[in-house]
Amino acid sequence: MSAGRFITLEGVEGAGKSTVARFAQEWLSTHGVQAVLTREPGGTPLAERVRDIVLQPGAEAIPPEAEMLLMFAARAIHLASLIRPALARGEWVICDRFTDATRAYQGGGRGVPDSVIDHLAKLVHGDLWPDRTVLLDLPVREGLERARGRGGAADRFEQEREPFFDRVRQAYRLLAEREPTRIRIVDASRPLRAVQSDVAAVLDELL
Ligand code: Z5A
Repeated sequence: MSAGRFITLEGVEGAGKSTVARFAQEWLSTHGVQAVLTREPGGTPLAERVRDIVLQPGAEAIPPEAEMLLMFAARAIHLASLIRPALARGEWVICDRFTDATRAYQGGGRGVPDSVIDHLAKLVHGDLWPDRTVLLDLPVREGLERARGRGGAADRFEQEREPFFDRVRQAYRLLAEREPTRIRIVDASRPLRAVQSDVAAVLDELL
């Protein structure tokens, strides 16, 4: 049995993660690899309930530390019920967001210290990190316009203003600078075909 691979997609809102995740799954399938598609926060029935808590706007504020803990609580469930079992069976896992999102949103965006996030990451997933992370990078305003173009009610993050997302984008870019082998920046402001072609090249390296 060949080893399963763990691939994650990251970026600011509207960067194209869900679109690219579906493309990645199809591309792998045409190359003989079946991959499980999942997302964070969520991915299992229980973790999706945590997602609802953290995304639904409400009268009561969620402090940054609580937001971070909810992300890791959902992640611990997701890892135990879906990600680790799939990888152990030799399956590939494509996940829309993972701990880099916590580093970017709760760290860069909300100001939770990196050391706290890294400590929880170690506790929740030990040495398990994605084999490759595609960071879909584009100017925040473009991403927000794309996301808002889809319509629907704004969740708790979508209610944030541009400076918050600018800090998130900066944090993502710093992470990619620090870990250039794992985290690959793809210019997501280009037409989808060009984005897909770069993503295919990243996947090809893993085959
Ligand atoms: N969050 C967190 O704070 N901490 C954590 O640890 C984790 C998450 C795990 C939910 O994430 C929120 O949770 C998220 C961060 C926080 N909030 N924010 N912001 P989510 O992934 O579910 O929600 P999202 O980031 O808002 O994703 P999204 O809005 O669904 O965007 P997307 O998946 O990146 O984009 P998309 O749906 O694929 O594409 C958006 C539109 O653009 C769509 O109409 C596409 O057809 C179009 N598109 C895509 N690519 C292109 C190109 N290249 N050109 C033109 N148009 C395109």
